[in-house]
Amino acid sequence: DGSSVTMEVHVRPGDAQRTLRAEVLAGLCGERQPRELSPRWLYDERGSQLFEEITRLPEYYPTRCEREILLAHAGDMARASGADTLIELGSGSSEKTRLLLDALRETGRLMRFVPFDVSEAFLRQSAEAVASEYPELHVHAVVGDFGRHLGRLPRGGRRLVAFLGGTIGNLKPPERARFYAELAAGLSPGDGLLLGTDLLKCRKRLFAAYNDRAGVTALFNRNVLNVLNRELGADFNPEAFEHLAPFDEENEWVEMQLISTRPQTVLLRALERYVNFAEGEVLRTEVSCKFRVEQVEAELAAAGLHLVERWTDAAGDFALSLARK
Ligand code: AVJ
Repeated sequence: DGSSVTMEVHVRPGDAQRTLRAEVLAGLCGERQPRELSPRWLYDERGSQLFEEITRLPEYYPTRCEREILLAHAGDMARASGADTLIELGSGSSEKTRLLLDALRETGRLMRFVPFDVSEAFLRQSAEAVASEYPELHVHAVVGDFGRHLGRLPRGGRRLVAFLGGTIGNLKPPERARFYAELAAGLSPGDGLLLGTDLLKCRKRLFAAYNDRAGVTALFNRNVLNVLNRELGADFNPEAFEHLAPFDEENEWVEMQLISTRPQTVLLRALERYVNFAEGEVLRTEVSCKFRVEQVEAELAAAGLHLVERWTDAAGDFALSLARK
């Protein structure tokens, strides 16, 4: 419609199918314990809607905390970054994006916005919306998987990469180190990273945030079984799995689990396999790491990303760290 959106595609729908099959073969059908799926399969259309609902739950604080920090400090972040290009990884809530874009525009430097996401349809929609609201902005959308295509971030200008929402917590320590290293390798001196991390806090609040009273997180978690039914012709009965999200003290992460309520056999038609679950057997669907601020700083520094400034909400529940190569 005449808007100035350009698009670059590194992931096609068929890729997701192949990745899902490989992951299910290794994580569900293999001998590995616990059984595990990566959290990306939680976010089909229904799952994304349920996640939006989660962000409005009284118990789920991270989204509100991050918004509070951005409302108070987006201007400081924009000035400290000196960026003319905003790259947003896992381009999520449009509201946070706009707070950053507005602040960057205020500095008078903003030229380009690069939303980066796995879902082409979603990305096209949000890119068009931003382009129409910021007519002077060049919007270049990149469809990619940040596990594989970090090396493909567009070059040039002074770039600020925003990775918000605490999604970095989905990566376990070794994957996280790889992520920081790959990201840093693609940045030039002066480029920055704005990273949102959920912080360690009292276990009761962590538990409540991932085991909400209304049961929305349970629906979100069980929905991944519907995804497997649809995409792999599986015959999971979501009712036969219970949601639980305990805090793992050793790893300092909350993990979402689906626990088989009885012995059962599930057919994965597309893989020509059966999977048995014992009563009480756990399928892990997500880890959500909780951090100490010094730990975030040290992990970034290990990748050559040096902390410039860090902001937290008043309660100290969530942090946004700005680091520079
Ligand atoms: C989108 C990964 C930040 O870990 O808190 C919310 C996902 N899982 N409730 C998080 C999630 C269960 C969320 N992130």
